[in-house]
Amino acid sequence: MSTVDQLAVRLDDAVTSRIAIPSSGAGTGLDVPTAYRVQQAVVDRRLARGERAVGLKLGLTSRAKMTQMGVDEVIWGRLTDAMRIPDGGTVRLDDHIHPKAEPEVAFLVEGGAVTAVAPAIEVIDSRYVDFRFTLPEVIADNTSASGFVLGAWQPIPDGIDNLGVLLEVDGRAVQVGSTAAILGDPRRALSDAVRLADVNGVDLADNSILLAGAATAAVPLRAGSYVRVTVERLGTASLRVGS
Ligand code: OOG
Ligand code: MG
Repeated sequence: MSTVDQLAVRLDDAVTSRIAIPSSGAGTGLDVPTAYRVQQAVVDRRLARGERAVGLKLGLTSRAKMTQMGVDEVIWGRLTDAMRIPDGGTVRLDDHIHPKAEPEVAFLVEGGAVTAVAPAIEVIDSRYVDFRFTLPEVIADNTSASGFVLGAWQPIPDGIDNLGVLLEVDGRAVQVGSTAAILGDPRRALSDAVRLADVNGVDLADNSILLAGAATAAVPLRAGSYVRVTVERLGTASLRVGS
């Protein structure tokens, strides 16, 4: 088995066993192009189990996230239908390693055009111990993708580049930010995604949901909590955390 496939199997096993793998060793000698090949192999394993590709996500598009994770380059990963959590639905801690939630906006790309935007929550769950990784390692791990909640789709409002973003846990504001934190304008995530998809031969027409990247740092999920994201003029997305 190639090194790419070996790491893909280890990362995929960590998803299914909920046992994290150490960062050191996992990514030794991994460069960015090889890391994306590992990511492809990780996602191919999900597709082989019957999951369907439904979109792309960008990560580390905000300064807050780059600082939180100690990695300072925009990265991208893939979303499948199995990652979708209904709005207001429940996420079980037992199905994860150490999940965190972060506030995002999602775009709907249909036939190459962007038709709508929605408030969103991304649930990330690094397959590495303590959420510690290098840039190639997090790329290989499908950029920590685990789940996502979409609020209602809306027409793209004026001022999309500076809308207030709020992440509440049990009614208490824990992260406050602005869509301006996402590459200065979340629409830039779109142009980046279109370029990345093109360079990497990913068909965005079949990959219609795009998570633009968190506007604030992520917060760990705790059993029993209710998490709600509000994006000004777009509305809310929420989830409950079960044990
Ligand atoms: C990597 C994923 C980052 C975002 O929105 O910035 C990401 C991580 O923080 O584990 O999804
Ligand atoms: Mg994210």
